[in-house]
Amino acid sequence: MTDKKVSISKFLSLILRHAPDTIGLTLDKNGWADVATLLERAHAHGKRFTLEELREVVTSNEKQRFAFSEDGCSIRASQGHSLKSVDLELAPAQPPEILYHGTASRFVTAIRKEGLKAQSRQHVHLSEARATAVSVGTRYGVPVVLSIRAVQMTAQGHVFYRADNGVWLTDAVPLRFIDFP
Ligand code: HQG
Repeated sequence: MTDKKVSISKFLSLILRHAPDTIGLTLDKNGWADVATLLERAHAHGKRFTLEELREVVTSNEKQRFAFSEDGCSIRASQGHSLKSVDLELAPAQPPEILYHGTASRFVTAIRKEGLKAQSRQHVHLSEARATAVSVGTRYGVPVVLSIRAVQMTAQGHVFYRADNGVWLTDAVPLRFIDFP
């Protein structure tokens, strides 16, 4: 991605996941923003990009972080929200036996005490690929990959969701389902 595309992507993450108020934008209850209003509000706050550039960022995004509605008039983040008011209306899904969570070594002592918590986001984020968890953990320091016994969790009543971009989500992971390296 070019520098401009990276900057638009970071801006969209901020606005569509965490703080639409920053530019006076309102998301509907399912997290959708009107595309024309987003462009107009962004411009009014000094962030200039065209509809073409927005489309390019959405389609070329390596993690498919954002999605357009079927009619193309609305856009939302596929996961990662801290806004408690957004309900993505994801259907519960059956996960694979094991899912991975990437974290940093400095968080392991706390996780060993209380399991995985969603922290500022709505959910704990998990991946099918171990390699994805390594890069997620690297964002915060020396990565540590935890293995989560996902099927065992569902058997004990925990619910999993799969976001449109393939990220697995669950409310929390109690310690007894986590295997440490
Ligand atoms: C840790 C990125 C102490 C947790 C990624 C993580 C992901 C605890 C951090 C998505 C804990 C929260 C989400 C506990 C969890 N004590 N630390 N009990 N429980 N933690 O950023 O999973 O690029 O909210 O291990 O790719 O790192 O933004 O979650 O290290 O998919 O699209 O607390 O964000 O996607 O950090 O990342 P985050 P995450 P994007």
